[in-house]
Amino acid sequence: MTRTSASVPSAPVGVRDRTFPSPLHETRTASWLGIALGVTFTVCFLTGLYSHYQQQQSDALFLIPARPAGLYRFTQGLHVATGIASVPLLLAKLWTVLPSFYEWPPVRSIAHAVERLMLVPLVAGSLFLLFSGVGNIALWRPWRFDFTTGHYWAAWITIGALITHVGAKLVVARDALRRRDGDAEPPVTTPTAAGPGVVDAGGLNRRGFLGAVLGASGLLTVATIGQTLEPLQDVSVLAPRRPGTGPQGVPVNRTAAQAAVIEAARDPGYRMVVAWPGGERSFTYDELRALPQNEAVLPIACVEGWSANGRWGGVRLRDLAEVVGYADPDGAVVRSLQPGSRFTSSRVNRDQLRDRDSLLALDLEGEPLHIDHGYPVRLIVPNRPGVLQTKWLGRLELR
Ligand SMILES: Nc1nc2c(c(=O)[nH]1)N[C@H]1C(S)=C(S)[C@@H](COP(=O)(O)O)O[C@H]1N2
Ligand SMILES: [Mo]
Repeated sequence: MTRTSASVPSAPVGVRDRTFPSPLHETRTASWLGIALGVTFTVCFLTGLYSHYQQQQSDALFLIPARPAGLYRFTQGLHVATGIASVPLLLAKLWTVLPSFYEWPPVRSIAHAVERLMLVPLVAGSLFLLFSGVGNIALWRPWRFDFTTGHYWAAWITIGALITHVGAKLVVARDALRRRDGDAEPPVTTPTAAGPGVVDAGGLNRRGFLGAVLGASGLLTVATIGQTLEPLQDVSVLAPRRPGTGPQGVPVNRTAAQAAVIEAARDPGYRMVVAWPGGERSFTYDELRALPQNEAVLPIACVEGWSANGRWGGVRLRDLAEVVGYADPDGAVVRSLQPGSRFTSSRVNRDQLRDRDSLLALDLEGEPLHIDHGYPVRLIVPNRPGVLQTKWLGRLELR
């Protein structure tokens, strides 16, 4: 196959004079990669918004339901998986359109200038999101900003730029995809830079290249998705955490030692304080054990994309509310014995509070909680990010 290079005879020397001999710098390859990225970015964005809303613990838009119990596990697994799958797609896309960054003249019209300017937030935002996301799940966090805030705002900027970009490229992409296979394909720098020339890259053709990129994307996904899909945990060699590992078969996010709660958690004078408007009552560990006990199989679904099911045992939140005589609370706040940090308290909404599986858990897999899983008492509620399943509880406030 013969193909033109992207050099412009009249362009001044310098970076603009670079040539791009591969025939794969063409619009059709770019369009297919764009479609694939459009799908993964959209799914990643929507699941990310849902995760952010969960972590805000706000009822402003809607009350987060307790059911389906595994919904957050599913959406967050999808969020991390589509983010990981996007990495090879994005790198391939950037490589494919590389010549267009050297386009000459750099600006042809105001519309063209706007279109090119939008590439800055699009490219920078995409790279930032994918690399900060992957860094975060790998527990490699060399940055100083708050990950959640940075990742959230970068997502809006990137999606805004992406929508503009799709709008600007729609016609070019549609034409490229309509052309029949085998037809000559303009390089990505068309119309200004396409001049006659003969280059045989001698490498992959478009189908082979796209296949290789999709294959890399699929392989990376399979190599990591076992952190939440238990049947795949043995082949997921790159999974940062595995469902079956850790004390009582569940991975640990932060140990009791890291949280500096060992002493408070093992204190023989431990009391669980239940407070409500107008009163409070404290329970010893044995008194909690003497209340009606229930079991629930629920996952810890960490925002970092790993998840693991556990069989939890303990006291229903709604039963406890009834025991203290405040039977119909509107919600609750739990507080940890752990000092400081924003993971030390969380809210439970009305729907979650009434769910039969929402527990003050004392047991995991039929044994008292391991101290790293929150002994003496932790919260476990259906359809909730792990970060809100507060461990080492000292206080429950009914509202
Ligand atoms: N008090 C307290 N509770 C906490 C945390 C914490 O750091 N401190 N980490 C949370 C996070 S991010 C997760 S994913 C789960 C993990 O629970 P596990 O360690 O029992 O698996 O606990 C949550 N509860
Ligand atoms: Mo987490």
